[in-house]
Amino acid sequence: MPTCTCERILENEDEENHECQLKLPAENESFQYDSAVRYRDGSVRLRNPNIELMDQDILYHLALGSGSHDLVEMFGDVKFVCMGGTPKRMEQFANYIMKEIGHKIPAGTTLLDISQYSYRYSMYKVGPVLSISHGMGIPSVGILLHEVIKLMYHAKVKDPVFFRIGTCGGIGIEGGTVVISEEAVDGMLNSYLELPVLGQLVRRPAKLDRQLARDLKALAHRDDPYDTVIGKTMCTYDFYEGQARLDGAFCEFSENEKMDYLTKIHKAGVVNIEMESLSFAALTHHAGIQSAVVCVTLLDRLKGDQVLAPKEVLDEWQIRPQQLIARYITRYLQRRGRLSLEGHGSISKKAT
Ligand code: R2B
Ligand code: URA
Repeated sequence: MPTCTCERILENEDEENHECQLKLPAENESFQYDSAVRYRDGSVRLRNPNIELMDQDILYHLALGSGSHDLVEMFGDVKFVCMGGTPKRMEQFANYIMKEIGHKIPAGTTLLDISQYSYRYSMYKVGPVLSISHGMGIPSVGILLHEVIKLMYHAKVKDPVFFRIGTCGGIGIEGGTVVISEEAVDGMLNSYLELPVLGQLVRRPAKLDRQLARDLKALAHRDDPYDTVIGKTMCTYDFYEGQARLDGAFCEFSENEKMDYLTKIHKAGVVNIEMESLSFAALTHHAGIQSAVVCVTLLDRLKGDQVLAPKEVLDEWQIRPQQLIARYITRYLQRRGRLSLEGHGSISKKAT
């Protein structure tokens, strides 16, 4: 049976005229340049006039700086920024994507954690892909995003695409399901991030790129032994009470009240709950950066609160969002004949 480049199996004759729906970042018409966030060559422009007036910008939590490092040399070729919760998972993703895109490093060497001396986040670079841990929760991912967006600016990166690869609780879907977020909402079902700034609440829409989400969905294989779905993602400030769990140190609601709430948000289109998407969507959208969130469910919250699956099963499930993102990245590079990249990437300190 013929297959399209978007990996759809074409089942009947008519479909031979099928037009590939997979749009790679540069071809995505829904994405329009905004001069507030892009220079004419597509490189990232900051919505902060202060930064270009500074002698140097220290990206403190990344252990990098515009004065101390040649950020254009180190990161100028980045296209994809992939983020996930833990340093180990993002090291694994870096090694996995290295194989998938055929990126070579000298024999006997291993990938280096570029941000190891920050003791906060881990960062690995594999050709055009950055793999970075963001820790848990909105504050942690928010700090990281400020610095990574500034890194994109200092490095003159053109049209980067950001992915969050994570874990979550599902609602009405079984453990091991891959969820692509269509938008992020908070615990009140509001689709914006609210942040107190100078004593005022600032709201930023938590929008994700819908076309990118559809493109990722098109890359789900029919023979994947799990489902890949699109839906709304609820992002909370807490794992226990904030996610309607009965098993925290405190619980002041009944099981019926919990089930009523989960049923209500499910009816509103929420299919999963996690803890970073609101900030991830809001800050990337504000920066004019295309982004997507892909998480695997660790349990169905309509059936329980505790994560009971054995470690080996959880480890296997956590690879699933990585596989989908790897398919997207390899197709992008394939189309540009850039499946094996050399050149940039070594630590490059400026002479003092
Ligand atoms: C998913 O898993 C973590 C909580 O266990 C949190 O970072 C999230 O979003
Ligand atoms: N991560 C969450 O935030 N919630 C879950 O239920 C599982 C993983």
